Amino acid sequence: AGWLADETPRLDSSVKGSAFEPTSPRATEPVVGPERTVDGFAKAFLDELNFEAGVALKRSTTTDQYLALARTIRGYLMADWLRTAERRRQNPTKMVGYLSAEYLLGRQMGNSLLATDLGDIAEQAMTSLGLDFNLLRAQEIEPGLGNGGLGRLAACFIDSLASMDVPSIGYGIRYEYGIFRQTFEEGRQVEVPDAWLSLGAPWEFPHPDRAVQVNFGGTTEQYIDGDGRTRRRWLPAWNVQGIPYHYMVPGYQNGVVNTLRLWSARATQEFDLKIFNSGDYAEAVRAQTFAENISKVLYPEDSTPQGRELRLQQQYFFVACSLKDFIDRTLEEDFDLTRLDERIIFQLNDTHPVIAIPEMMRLLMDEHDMEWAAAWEVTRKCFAYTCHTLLPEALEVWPVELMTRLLPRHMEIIYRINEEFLDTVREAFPGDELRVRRMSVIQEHPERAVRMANLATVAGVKVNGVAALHSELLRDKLLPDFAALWPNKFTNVTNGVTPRRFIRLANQQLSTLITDTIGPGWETDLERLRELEPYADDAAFTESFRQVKQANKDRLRSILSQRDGIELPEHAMLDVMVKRLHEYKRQTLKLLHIVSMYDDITSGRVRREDVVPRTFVFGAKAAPGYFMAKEIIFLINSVAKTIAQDPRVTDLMAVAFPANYNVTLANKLIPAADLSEQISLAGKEASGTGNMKFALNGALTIGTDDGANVEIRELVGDENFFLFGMLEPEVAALADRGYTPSSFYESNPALKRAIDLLASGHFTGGDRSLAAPVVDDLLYKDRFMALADFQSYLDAQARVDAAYRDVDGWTRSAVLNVARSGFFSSDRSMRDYLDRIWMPKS
Ligand code: Z16
Repeated sequence: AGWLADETPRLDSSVKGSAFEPTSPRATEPVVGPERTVDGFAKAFLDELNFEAGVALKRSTTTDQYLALARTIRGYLMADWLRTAERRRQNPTKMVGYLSAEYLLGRQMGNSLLATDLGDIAEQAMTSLGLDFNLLRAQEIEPGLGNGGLGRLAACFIDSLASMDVPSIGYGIRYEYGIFRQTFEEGRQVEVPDAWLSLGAPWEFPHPDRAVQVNFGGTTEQYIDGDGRTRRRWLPAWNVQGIPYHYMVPGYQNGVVNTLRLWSARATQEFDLKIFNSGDYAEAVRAQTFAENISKVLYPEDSTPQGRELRLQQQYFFVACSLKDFIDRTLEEDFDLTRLDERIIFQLNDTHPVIAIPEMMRLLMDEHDMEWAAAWEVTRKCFAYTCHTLLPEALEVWPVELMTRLLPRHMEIIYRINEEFLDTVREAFPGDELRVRRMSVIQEHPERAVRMANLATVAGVKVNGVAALHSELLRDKLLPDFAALWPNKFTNVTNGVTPRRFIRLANQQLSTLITDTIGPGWETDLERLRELEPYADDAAFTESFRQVKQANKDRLRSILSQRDGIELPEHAMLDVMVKRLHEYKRQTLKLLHIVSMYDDITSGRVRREDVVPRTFVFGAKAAPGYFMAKEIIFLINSVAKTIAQDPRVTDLMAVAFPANYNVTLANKLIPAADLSEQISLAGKEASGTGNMKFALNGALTIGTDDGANVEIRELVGDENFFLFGMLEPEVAALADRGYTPSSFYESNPALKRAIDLLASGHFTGGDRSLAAPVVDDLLYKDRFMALADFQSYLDAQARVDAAYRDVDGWTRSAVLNVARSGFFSSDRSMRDYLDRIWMPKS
């Protein structure tokens, strides 16, 4: 009886030369997607609904229909996906492995419809079945597996890599809960868990059969191997499994579908069985929960990570899974691992995945028998590091105590890397022990800890910043000792954004106008937007351009009315500041401007007819543990409410702060904006990418000389950009002299009035104490010098008003912003990475 189970041969491709190795390659079957017609689509949809979900159309819920629609669309991508994967396997070349703890993908359906060009067919098919296509699209909960800029950048990059047909794979974590959902209660942020998987997960493909084991804890020991060599090995204490979940990354209408591989943690069977067999069922189930905690939730800090043990577990978990996954793949083609750099370059997205460096050394030495020197030789060619910050507190350091407890073998490897590295430093700079201490991968004070940025810089082929100014400051201020040792290691790649999602999808009307004017193809060749320049003075074009902007504003007004019950005036300048809440980004400076404008009107200091009506929109999440950021949110909401209830100003100003700013809302907000607020203290915002999205959608920027603002201004022209504030060297000089914010308060009457009004309790129901945390910080600390830049900001806002009154002049500037921002396509960023870092022609 039992022969079927026991004796059926298993095809196991990893067992080379086994009796069961297939003698001839399995034929690759042609994969045929459903027919690209309305009927074909409707039939495929009904098949999904009836045969896969087991639901009749008549009885189906909106959720059933959404899921069936999603599965239908992905069915059209499947043939391209399998073909792309097969093509890459048949022709193995060097690949890009993007290692990122975050991917802020945004909704998948619209992007998949655009990639396949199935939008019209899908809509007609749904209509033919009596369904509301837009209602179904609105069901999707966006995968918010990232915090902000860094996560969204990763999503733009993989979009570009697919659209450019670059052999690449994204690796990351499948968080069960992404960035929290933000709600407001009495103006204060309340976080709600983001159960994005609760409706079902139609865009992902789990592969439990391809699980990978990841070890933690324990000790290391010395032993003698079969060849009599003395070696070290890791005796881990516990382990988990990583289950890969695959996501399609479709290129833009080019037949390419790349893969994003996200790892989810599960208890290992070994772990389970041991405990189950001991009879403690409840303990075994608890252990499972413990393992699954690793990929449970995204840490909600943008730029200022908290050094939590679980976070290090997450980092090692996904990196260990990804490296094992890739190395196994190369071994399938019998590849010599000493040449691994001919097959892969791993890009480290910030310090989060930097533990990959010692993990690669461990794999090559302990699991693949390589000697230290050979392993190091290849490891140092397989990684490049992108730094995304200038805030020293954002550079991760992991206590040696924690590292030793969680990853003892890696700690040994890090020590050895550091020893050899410090020898190099001593050789290059004899007798300079201070320098040695500054450069060491191990910091001694305030506690012994591993400096992940130093480790990445030691091992990486290149280190890059994310905008021209940032890369300069990174080289000259953050890592100057490393630049002195290895000047050629440092380079810049200015960030970019995908025009598919942020122009084509977000701004359909502008896209149509562009295509009607310069023809198709600009979506993958964004410099072609330059061809719009002559139309900046074309009356018909500028009139259409204005109409598009107004239509986007009207759409936004109706969305905010439905989504948040916010009613906005029809004709007012739309002034938008959307980004994570952080003191260095200076939402308080924006708030001071608003309060100042309010004060000017209510005190009669300006004539009402001289006021340019404005609608201010904020969108921002605060890290849940960031006290000051949450106080700032409360104060913005308080000001918004007071203004809305004050009849003296309601016709001239409104403040809207819709909750839960995310990619979906960004896509509605950005195309409607007139003015983009990019007002960080110079030298603090590494790049910014929202700034690029606004410019590409025809908003003008008011901004400091910071991050990518510098390059935006250079490209669009000074006359089409409102620059204000200290330059970075001025900031540094002021900090050196000693900055006293109160002196700016004392000497500037407008600033004094604004701060006094905020402090008075006028916006907080008469309660001064509610405004005090923010006001006192501004007056006595103001780490990011908002008061020092206040007057310059007000002056720039006056220039904005004047410019906006000149409707034609403003439109001209807006058109030129679009026409001259093609540089900020993430396709160009990917080209730069390829040419300068990934595949340099030596
Ligand atoms: C992040 O979003 C960024 C930096 C960082 O160290 C960590 C996180 Cl989670 C942002 C930068 O603040 C921003 O200036 C930049 O545009 C973005 O990363 C992408 O490079």
